Amino acid sequence: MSYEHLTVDLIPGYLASKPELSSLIDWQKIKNIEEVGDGNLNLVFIIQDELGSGVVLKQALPYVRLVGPDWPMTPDRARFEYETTIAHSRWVGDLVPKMYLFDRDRFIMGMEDLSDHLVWRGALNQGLRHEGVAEDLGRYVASVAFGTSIFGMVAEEEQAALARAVNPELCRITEDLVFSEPYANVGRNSVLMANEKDAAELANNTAMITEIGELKWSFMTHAEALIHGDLHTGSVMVRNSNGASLHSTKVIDSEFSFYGPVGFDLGALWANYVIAAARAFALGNEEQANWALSLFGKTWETFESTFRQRWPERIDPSTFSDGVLERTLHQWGIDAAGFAAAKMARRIVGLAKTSDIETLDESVREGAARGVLRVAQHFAVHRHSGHAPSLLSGHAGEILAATVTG
Ligand code: SR1
Ligand code: MG
Repeated sequence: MSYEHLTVDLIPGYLASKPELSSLIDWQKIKNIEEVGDGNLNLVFIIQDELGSGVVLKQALPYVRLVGPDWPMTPDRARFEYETTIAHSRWVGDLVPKMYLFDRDRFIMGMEDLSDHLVWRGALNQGLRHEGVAEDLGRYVASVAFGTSIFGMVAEEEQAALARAVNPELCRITEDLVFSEPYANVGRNSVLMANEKDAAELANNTAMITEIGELKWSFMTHAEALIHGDLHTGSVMVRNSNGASLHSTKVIDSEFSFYGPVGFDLGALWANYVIAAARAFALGNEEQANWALSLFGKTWETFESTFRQRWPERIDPSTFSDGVLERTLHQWGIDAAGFAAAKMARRIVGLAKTSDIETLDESVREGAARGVLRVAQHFAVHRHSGHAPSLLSGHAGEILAATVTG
């Protein structure tokens, strides 16, 4: 697919051509333009003018940036991100960036400049603690789960939203990278030599493989709500928590969104809390590790209380009785533990790893990677008999403490 890709030189002219953007930033007095895309897929530019106004331009390339033109991918993913961000803003307007523009010809989004925020993964890697973020994310997942699902929407509208959000190419990436490749290497996996035994143990764990198969089926068939689809700590921006008025959490990068299982977003968060804890243990910072593990409960509790709060507003209370609420929440806990397992394992053995682990010195990375893989297998296999966040985070802490530092 051919369309002009943005460069620093083209940006002032681009801003001038778009009234939605030239009303927000003075394109004739640009002070700084920086390409900051550190994800796996897109170009991202932060543009600021001399008066301090800023915008972000994000352009989807027709291929996976991490790999290059040899892995083509639909740039229409920008439309999914734009439309999902707007759909989610209806329920959690404070937790997503403002969207100013979508250019359908060049797959460019114009959006809020969040350069006073940090990417949460980077902040966690530095040992920073942003209080309240895990709770915000619980509220985000619950509000979206209620508001975009059949519980909160009239059936015909929900079906139309679902149809519009069918996102096969991006879902295929998740199906392959998260659920298949860690157990059947097609040449994209990699681990330290010292972790080869651990990767083989994972790939040969038949109980784990059964759970992963069931989870993949759930991912591909359970069209519950318009989920984010890639809710790791790199998809969250955070701002200083030293004062209540400064506190801010923004969920970004919803290009993998589709109608899928609610537990997938919760599981992504839980997986990344374990990964952050593994890093902290590897660096000898047990206090930070325990703090990272305490986020499990914070996200779940706010998720559960927010969802319960919305429940009386459901569209069809005579069918969706309180018994349905209890069973649904119970199942989402089991699902979240399973999806967390899948997400942890893929980040250790598959393509697209995390800086939490990859920036550790090899001498401690080995134990951290092994610890995360063992937690993943524990979560997947034991999730049916106990999925309470305190139980899971307790087990994760014990396994990590023994493996990472052992
Ligand atoms: C080829 S894209 C690799 C990964 O980057 C995104 O963040 C998703 O997690 C995807 O699986
Ligand atoms: Mg992303």
